[in-house]
Amino acid sequence: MIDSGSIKKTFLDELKAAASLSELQQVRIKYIGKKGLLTAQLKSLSAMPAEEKRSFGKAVNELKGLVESELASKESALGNADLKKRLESEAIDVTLQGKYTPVGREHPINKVLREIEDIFVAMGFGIEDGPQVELDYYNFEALNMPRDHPARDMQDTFYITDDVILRTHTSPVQIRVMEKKKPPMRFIAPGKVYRCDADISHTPMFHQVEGLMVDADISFSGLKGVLETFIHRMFSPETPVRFRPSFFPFTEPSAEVDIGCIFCKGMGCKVCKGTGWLEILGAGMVNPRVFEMVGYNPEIYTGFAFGMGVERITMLKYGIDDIRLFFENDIRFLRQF
Ligand code: 2U9
Repeated sequence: MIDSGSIKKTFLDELKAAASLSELQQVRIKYIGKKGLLTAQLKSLSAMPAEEKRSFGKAVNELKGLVESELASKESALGNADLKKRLESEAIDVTLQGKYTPVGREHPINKVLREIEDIFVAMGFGIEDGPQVELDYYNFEALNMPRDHPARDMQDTFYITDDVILRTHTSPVQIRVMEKKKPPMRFIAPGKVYRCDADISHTPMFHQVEGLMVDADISFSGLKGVLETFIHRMFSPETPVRFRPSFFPFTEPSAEVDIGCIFCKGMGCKVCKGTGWLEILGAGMVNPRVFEMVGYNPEIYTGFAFGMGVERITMLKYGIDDIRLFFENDIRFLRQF
């Protein structure tokens, strides 16, 4: 027979002693679980005589109600305490300073080099490269600059042996490609070149992009169209462009290409030395002698070529006045691009 007073008392003592949700669960199982004390008593009801059943049933049900509501309120109290403990132990101090992680970025020269490549690729040009340590033959001889040619004085060359040098321009790439392939062809040759020279506008290593287009019917007006398109995309569509006659041993006729000064809009300033123009490219029709050197028939094929210094273009684009800044690796300078 149930002694609801003593069950209630032990239950309340055990409830009070339960210090965690799992201990509370043990108490729940003990009293109202499948084989719990109160569950067993409720089950025994069916075997009782009607008279007893009523009063006993009432007492057990009341006790069960109390057990359930006490368990529920303790559960919520323990749950809140648990949550509070977790929140405290997992708290993040959002006022703490973060760890500094330096993030690198593209060098301005590579950034502009990529822009130049994109513009020519969009006009159907491929991209070729070749060795930086080059044979004298490919750097000079095949470009119509034989050993006694005065044009060699124009190049201050790093010699490794009598016949091996650091390339002074990327033109040897074009010779190597022409030796291997037949026209038609159009590609640019970007890369590092070396000249024994160092001042505010020269470094011993710099970057060039040269271009070549060869086919049976390539004309100077094609050259003008390609270079004007390049300049208008690189600078702005309104940039004035002019071609001036010049001389290179590997092109005939040759030209230097100027753009209207982007700093003074052609009015004349320190950068353009008062002329209103800035030189940014050299170009011309490939000298027939160069075609002969690679075994192309100059009676059939014509072509144009051009060359530019990437550092110079970058300096003009960003208003930088000293080329050496590109290679000092001062993070305050490099961060600006
Ligand atoms: C082949 C035939 C012709 C490439 C050319 C220039 C004009 C030129 C300078 C620009 C600034 C060099 O970096 S710089 O100092 N380049 O003016 N380059 S035509 O002509 C070629 C190349 C390869 C087979």
